[in-house]
Amino acid sequence: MRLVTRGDLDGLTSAVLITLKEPIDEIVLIHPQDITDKVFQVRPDDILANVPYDPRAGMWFDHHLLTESNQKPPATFKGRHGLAPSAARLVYDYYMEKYPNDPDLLRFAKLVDETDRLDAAQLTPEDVENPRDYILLGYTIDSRSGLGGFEDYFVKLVDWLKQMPIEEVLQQPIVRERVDRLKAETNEFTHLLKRNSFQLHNVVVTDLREIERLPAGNRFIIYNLFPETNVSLRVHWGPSHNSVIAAVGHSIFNRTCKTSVGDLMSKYGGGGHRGAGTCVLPLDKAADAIDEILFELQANG
Ligand SMILES: [Mn+2]
Repeated sequence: MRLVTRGDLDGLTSAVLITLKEPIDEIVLIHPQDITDKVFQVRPDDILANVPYDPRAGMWFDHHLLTESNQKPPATFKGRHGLAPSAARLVYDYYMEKYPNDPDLLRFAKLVDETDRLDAAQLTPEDVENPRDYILLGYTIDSRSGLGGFEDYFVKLVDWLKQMPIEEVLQQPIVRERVDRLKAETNEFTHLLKRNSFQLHNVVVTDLREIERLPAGNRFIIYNLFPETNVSLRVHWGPSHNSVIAAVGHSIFNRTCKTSVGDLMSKYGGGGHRGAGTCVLPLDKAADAIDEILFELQANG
């Protein structure tokens, strides 16, 4: 049985919980767009977590908005979908109902709480400037931190989180290496972010297409730099410069943005939550789409 998820803390925590309760022999990390575009071959014994619905899957857990870009699940499917801070929370609740007070699950209560906080961006300035424990670990497996591919890393973390306390996980050499790099490159990252960003009314726009290699740094720093804005639009190249990726997120400190980002992104074939989402734009449509997105973000306030 395969577990198919995305490579972030929410996917990781979902994987820790699901591998406790299901006979998973392989973990596959994908981009959610691979389901939307049907490029990933889903099998009947797959469990999907933290990615969109696919009718071929045996089981599905997700907390993203159901948008026009993706197929709708029938009323009865195995698993759980709902509004929750993280997919891991839905997985946790599902198995806690199935196995009440199960000590194997209960010992991950704190991991699930912290996953909720990071995935829903319920963070303090301290979590952004000086992150610790699970939040810090979360930045090391966020592709948006710029630390590169990590299928092996992800699978090792699933095992370590089951075997040792978080302090010890953070002491593992390959985890330390990522944490050290994140700390070392954050200043340069912040500098580049400042240089390539500008404010348009309530929106901070960051265009990273001129940057060859972005240093590592976490995606929330932008909201510390532009406290007057309530939403960010980040534009960067897709793989091999064959597409343009637009990522939109509500400010995590100035929570007044009225746009439902997931719905806006779905107009361009992407998706997400009310507060954050992405879309992958073909080269010939990117400029117009970005203008339209910017217009809507400003018009909504
Ligand atoms: Mn999630």
